[in-house]
Amino acid sequence: MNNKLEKAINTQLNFEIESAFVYLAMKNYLESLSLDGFVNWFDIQFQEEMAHAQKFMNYVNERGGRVEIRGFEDPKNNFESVLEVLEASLAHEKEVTRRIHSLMKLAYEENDYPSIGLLQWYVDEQVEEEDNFSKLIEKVKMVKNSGLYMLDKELATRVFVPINTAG
Ligand code: OFO
Repeated sequence: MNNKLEKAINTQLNFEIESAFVYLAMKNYLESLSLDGFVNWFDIQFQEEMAHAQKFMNYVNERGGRVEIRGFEDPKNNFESVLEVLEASLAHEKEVTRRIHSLMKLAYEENDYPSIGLLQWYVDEQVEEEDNFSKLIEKVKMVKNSGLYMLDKELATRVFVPINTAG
């Protein structure tokens, strides 16, 4: 596969794994508050990020490239509030979106049509990711402490929907 794309997708798939660990740390902070619904929601977020990484890995392998797994810095483990967790999540997703868009730009520059096809899935996914966190932030701001319990119940119903990771 195209060398530049192979390198850039490797960077991104490692960032997806890093994202998974960002959410895993948040999930465990929420465990410390005994907010079971938020814990469930963030556990699914963790699983989704690993699936995003897997989809990229499958694609690189399918195209005869080489996947390289790298390390990363410790994620943030301590927060002041649920709202801080959600605001950090939205900021993180905006950074992911920025990176996906620059990958897409590279794919166009290199006329790498299969990568453009793959990346469109991630472009669409990021719209949903940012929307999920934006809405959650608004809901948390709306509800007072008494309402947090109700929202927690709602979040507990989220289920993981496997994506097609075939690349
Ligand atoms: Fe992989 O989309 Fe969130 O980070």
